[in-house]
Amino acid sequence: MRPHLVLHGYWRSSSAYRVRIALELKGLAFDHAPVNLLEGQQRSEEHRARNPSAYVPALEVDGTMLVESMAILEWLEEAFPAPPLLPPSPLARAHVRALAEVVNAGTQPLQNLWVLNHFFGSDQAAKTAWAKLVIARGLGAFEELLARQEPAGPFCAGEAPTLADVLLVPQLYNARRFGVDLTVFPRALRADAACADLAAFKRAHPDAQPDAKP
Ligand SMILES: N[C@@H](CCC(=O)N[C@@H](CS)C(=O)NCC(=O)O)C(=O)O
Repeated sequence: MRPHLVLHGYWRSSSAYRVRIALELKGLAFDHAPVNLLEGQQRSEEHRARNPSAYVPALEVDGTMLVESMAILEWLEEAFPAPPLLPPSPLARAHVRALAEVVNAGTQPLQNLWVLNHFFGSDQAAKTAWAKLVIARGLGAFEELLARQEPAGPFCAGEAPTLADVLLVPQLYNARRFGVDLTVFPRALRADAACADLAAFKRAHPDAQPDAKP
């Protein structure tokens, strides 16, 4: 039987966006429980009880709370193997996981909301300059890894989306918000365009979420 899934997220959170993409790709229905990051709801006692890091996403699975988007994605892959988000061979899986970690560990943590607010306060220009720098650096590494192992298809690792695409698309969404020049990342843009054509990615897009603001 399929579990009852509740995603505690925020429309513009790139980490929640990753989880939405994977849920949609795997055809899993879920309820939305918005946590408004701009109002600081992630720091409320109620949300800290869900996730002690005061972050979204948190995914409730029949009452059990899962946190950390990579752990959630790995759980989804193990519990619902079809369609697969990792390639079959161990070496190809390591490549996909490396691409995912360039975003998850090497890029997004440096530009998340509390980090920007802590270091730059209300200095919007400084926040934007820093975010542009770390995102461009991360996407540069991502692009080089793609060049090193040219995919045999439009997605990051071939003919179908994998965890690399699931992490890339939300990071590109952030990159566009900060005005990063993406023309220097043609391989990443190609994968992004292939993903944009898929219904699952369309449904997971921030603008399509119930808590999206115009
Ligand atoms: N490593 C965490 C990162 C989660 C994260 O950074 N979430 C951001 C939104 S994308 C957040 O909730 N930020 C709240 C804040 O910075 O106050 C994960 O992958 O789940």
